[in-house]
Amino acid sequence: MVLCIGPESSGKTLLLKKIQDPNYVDNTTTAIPTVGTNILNLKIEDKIYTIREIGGSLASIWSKYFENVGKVMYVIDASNLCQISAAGVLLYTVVAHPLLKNARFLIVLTKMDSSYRQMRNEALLMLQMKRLQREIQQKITIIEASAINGLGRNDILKWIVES
Ligand SMILES: Nc1nc2c(ncn2[C@@H]2O[C@H](COP(=O)(O)OP(=O)(O)O)[C@@H](O)[C@H]2O)c(=O)[nH]1
Ligand SMILES: [Mg+2]
Repeated sequence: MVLCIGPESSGKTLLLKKIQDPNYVDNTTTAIPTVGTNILNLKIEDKIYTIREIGGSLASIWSKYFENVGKVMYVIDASNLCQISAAGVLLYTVVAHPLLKNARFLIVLTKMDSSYRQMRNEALLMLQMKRLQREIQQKITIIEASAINGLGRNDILKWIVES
């Protein structure tokens, strides 16, 4: 099971839709934040991968879903300067959770199509990624993405498939 988490409105739902269907174009005028969880089944080369998205408003109870999670996809809005540091603090608590000590982590810096995006290095600095990687033993992969133009889609699929 892959868990997809991250702050509210960081772009999880749209990204997952884009991953499921590369031709997906979002026509909704109002985004409805995910309340509760969304389950998505991805078929990649005849294998089914289950992804569970949990809304950012449920951050306090994310850990209820950590059982049997092998991979965590942590989605951060790279265009939202105010959110990045807070997202990093939240990420620390997730990575430190005992149930996830053997999990693989993917940090998705999304909305990279936005002109307000933070450059990768600045975002990683704000997330204190160097320090985090020093302190933990889990493997962290970082991918830049966009649900609008499909950037990062192939790399994310590869990460989901690789064991
Ligand atoms: N420019 C841009 N906007 C995005 C992107 N992904 C999501 N959004 C917008 O960000 C808002 C929140 O997206 P959503 O997927 O619902 O976030 P969630 O709460 O993490 O599931 C919506 O208004 C989306 O249209 C992206 O890659 N680029
Ligand atoms: Mg959502």
